[in-house]
Amino acid sequence: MTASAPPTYILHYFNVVGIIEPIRLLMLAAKADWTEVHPEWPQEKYSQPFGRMPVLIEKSTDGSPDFMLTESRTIERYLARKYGFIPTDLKHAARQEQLRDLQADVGILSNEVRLGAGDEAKERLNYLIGRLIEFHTEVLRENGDNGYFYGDKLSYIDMSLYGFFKLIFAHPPTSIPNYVADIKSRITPEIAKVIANVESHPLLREHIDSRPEFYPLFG
Ligand SMILES: N[C@@H](CCC(=O)N[C@@H](CS)C(=O)NCC(=O)O)C(=O)O
Repeated sequence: MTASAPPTYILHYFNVVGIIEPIRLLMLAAKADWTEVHPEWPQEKYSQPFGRMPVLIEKSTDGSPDFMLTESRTIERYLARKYGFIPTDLKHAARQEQLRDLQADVGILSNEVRLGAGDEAKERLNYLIGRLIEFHTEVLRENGDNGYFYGDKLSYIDMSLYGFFKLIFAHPPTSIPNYVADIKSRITPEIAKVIANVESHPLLREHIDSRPEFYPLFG
């Protein structure tokens, strides 16, 4: 392999939607050369850097050691920057990261409720999902309501929002009746356009069609 060869990646995770859908979508949109590996768990837990996944391994192209990263959002941002899916303007980039961190907080809270957190957590979750939808919708309106958060093409936050909804729909808290249907009914037309753009994207569609149990989000 020459020093200028494009990198190849190995992504370690469980064979579920989980928290890495934005990483999968970024890899596909970047046309990266990547493979997903599903280690045996817990047998291979302590061979991961922090005993958790995802782990991204970027194979070295120049004889230096492979580059290994953990923490899903760090991996996302590394890929988004590397492949031009996050604005170069610092304020716009920070805005995307802000929205993404809000999504992640709500995803974590949704999982805590799924694992048994009680009424107070359910109320917080309900409130935060409402604010998340409103907040994302405002940004989409500011960008002209064209189904993209920034400019007129796919960027990091479009893919992460899709991954966020997929995560909470794929692993819903069963203690909240009609959780998925309720959130779907609250999704605004502005957000629905983003979802449609992601689902119809030529580089993402095959992946989306390959997991009919999870996709499409609104089919
Ligand atoms: N903050 C971390 C969380 C990583 C995490 O909790 N990973 C879970 C799967 S979603 C895991 O590896 N669980 C198995 C374990 O802890 O043994 C990230 O965003 O990557």
